[in-house]
Amino acid sequence: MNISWRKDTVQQTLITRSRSASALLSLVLCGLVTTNSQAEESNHMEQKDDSWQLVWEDNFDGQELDNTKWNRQTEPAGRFNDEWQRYTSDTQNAFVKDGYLTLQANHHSNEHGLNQYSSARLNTAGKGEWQYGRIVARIKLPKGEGVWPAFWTLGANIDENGGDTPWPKTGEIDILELYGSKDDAVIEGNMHYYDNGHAHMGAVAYKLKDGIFAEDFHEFELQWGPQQLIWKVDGNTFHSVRIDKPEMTEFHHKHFLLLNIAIGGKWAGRPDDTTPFPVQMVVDWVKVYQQRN
Ligand SMILES: [Ca+2]
Repeated sequence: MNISWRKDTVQQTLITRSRSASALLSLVLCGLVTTNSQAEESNHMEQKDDSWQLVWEDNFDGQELDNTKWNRQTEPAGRFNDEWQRYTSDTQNAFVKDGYLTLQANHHSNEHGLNQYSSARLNTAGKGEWQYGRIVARIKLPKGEGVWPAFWTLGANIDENGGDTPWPKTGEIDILELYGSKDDAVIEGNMHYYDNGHAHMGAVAYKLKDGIFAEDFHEFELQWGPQQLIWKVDGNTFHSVRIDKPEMTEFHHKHFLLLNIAIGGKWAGRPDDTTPFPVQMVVDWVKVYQQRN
């Protein structure tokens, strides 16, 4: 994967991502790097703005994953982007305990390559779908070579989850992606849609001032309104983009949420013996707010 990352500059060569089978991905765009200017940690999100109303949440306080809210998507290795993990419905790959949801990618052999790992890809298709809102999650991310966790959305009409529309005409919003092969202190936001072919905004990166994302929980937020998308980490806005354009109908219908850990493949780099398997993505909560009428 030909990602080059130049630390401490605003130049980032960046590759798009298709989580779907479509593989027309060779765009190279520039992104902006935003450094967290405030070291303060925001461990709980309290909204002073009461125009937002909580419409959905999962705090993972039960004994197991709530299947009225989440689907365990099972897919063979290589299904997306030549990724090396298989996605299972096994509780060893996604489980709820002590108030947290943990997604865990396991390495099952002494080799590295296709189908040597199991992982989880959870989604809310058919169970939690929204058009516009504030989507926030508190997550401690994994780190390491070949590790690619994400918190993101897909248009609810996507064919892989029972709809009739292929990616990217569904739209996709990447609230966070972390490429462990690039920089464990950086997450990226992005969006994908269709405009005479696959189009995307170009990933925009947010870099922690101190430490890496695997060391603590952080809040990852998308504010999605009719005019624009806004990305935040720990309450700090690091990017916004307008979506009130005729080629962006993909962002004006319902989307569902996804959480996953991809391993290896076309975009995630290559796991190796330095990758600290099993790797975990620990989620304290996920909340969705919408504007009061
Ligand atoms: Ca919790």
